[in-house]
Amino acid sequence: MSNRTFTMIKPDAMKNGHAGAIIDRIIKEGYRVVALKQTKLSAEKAGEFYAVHKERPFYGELVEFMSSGVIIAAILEKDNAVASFRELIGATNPAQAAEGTIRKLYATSLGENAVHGSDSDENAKIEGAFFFSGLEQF
Ligand code: FUP
Repeated sequence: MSNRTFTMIKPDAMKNGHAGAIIDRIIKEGYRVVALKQTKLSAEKAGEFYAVHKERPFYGELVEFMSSGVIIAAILEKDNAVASFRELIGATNPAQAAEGTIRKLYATSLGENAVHGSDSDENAKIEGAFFFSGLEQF
C-alpha cells in the first residue's frame, strides 16, 4: 500500500470557481501536498492521459473536456491515499456520489465531474510522473 495519490481539479471546477474550496478541503482532510501546479492539457496530452478509455464511447468528449481549460494537478500524501481519496471525492457520477463528497458538492455531471483521483497505487505513480519530475516533488 502506497501513501501517495494523484489528483486533478478538472476544467468545470476551475471555471466554476471551486478550486480554492477543493484544495482547502483536501488539506483539511489531512493530505500533504507533495507537488501542485496549474496547467492546461492539449488534446493530445489529454488523450494520452486517458488512453485506457480509448475504445469507450465517451472518450472523444472526455478528451475535449479535459483540454477545454486549465486544470490543477497535484500529488497528495496520506495513509492509504488512493482508497481514502476516492472515498473523499465520491462516485464518478455526482448524482450517485455520497453527501459531502467533493463530486457531490462541486461536480457538474458524469462527464464533467470536478476532480480526478487515481484508482490504484500503480496508476498514481504513472499519473504523478505524467505531470511532475522528481525535482518537483517534495
Ligand atoms: P473515475 O475513476 O471515477 O475518474 O472514473 P473512470 O476512470 O471510470 O472515468 C474517467 C472519466 O471518464 C470520468 F471522470 C468521467 C468520464 N466518464 C464519462 O464521461 N462517462 C462514463 O460513462 C464514464 C466516465
